Amino acid sequence: MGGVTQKMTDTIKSVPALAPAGIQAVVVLRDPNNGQVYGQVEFMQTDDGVVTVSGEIKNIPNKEKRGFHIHEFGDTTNGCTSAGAHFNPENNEHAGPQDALRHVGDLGNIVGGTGDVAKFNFKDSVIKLTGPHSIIGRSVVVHEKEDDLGRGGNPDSKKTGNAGGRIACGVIGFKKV
Ligand SMILES: [Cu+2]
Ligand SMILES: [Zn+2]
Repeated sequence: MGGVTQKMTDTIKSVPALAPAGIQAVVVLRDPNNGQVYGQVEFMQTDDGVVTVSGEIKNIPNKEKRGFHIHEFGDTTNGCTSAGAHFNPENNEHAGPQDALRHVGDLGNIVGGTGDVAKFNFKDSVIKLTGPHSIIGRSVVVHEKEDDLGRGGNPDSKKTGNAGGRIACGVIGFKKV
């Protein structure tokens, strides 16, 4: 043994200026076609990599489900259409949020409650606010119909969940905390 001892300071990593823990994002949803669906959704990533998704979306009829996804582009120049397809960096088939293989953007459905407001608070460990699965700069889209989570029995079910048209969308950005 013996020899040169490494100085302690060489092994200490500097703390990043923007710690990945506790990072937060927000999106304001609206219907570019002057529809009635609007609201906001917040995302918070904790240091275990789990993202809490919470929000309130107005004019979702009580007990009805509406497809709710992250789409690949933060582009609403042609309304919600230009948000592109479901965010799918792993090139999987469409599925539900609990499925092992899914689009990263597959967050399933939101459900209307009393007063026709969809309120929700759930956790997802596939979407991220950092790294290759980051949803920052992409879009949230709410659809006119329920997402069948890939179980609809036709080819479109494995691509879009047969959720139909897009009734509200918005671009996800960093939230001031
Ligand atoms: Cu969608
Ligand atoms: Zn999908």
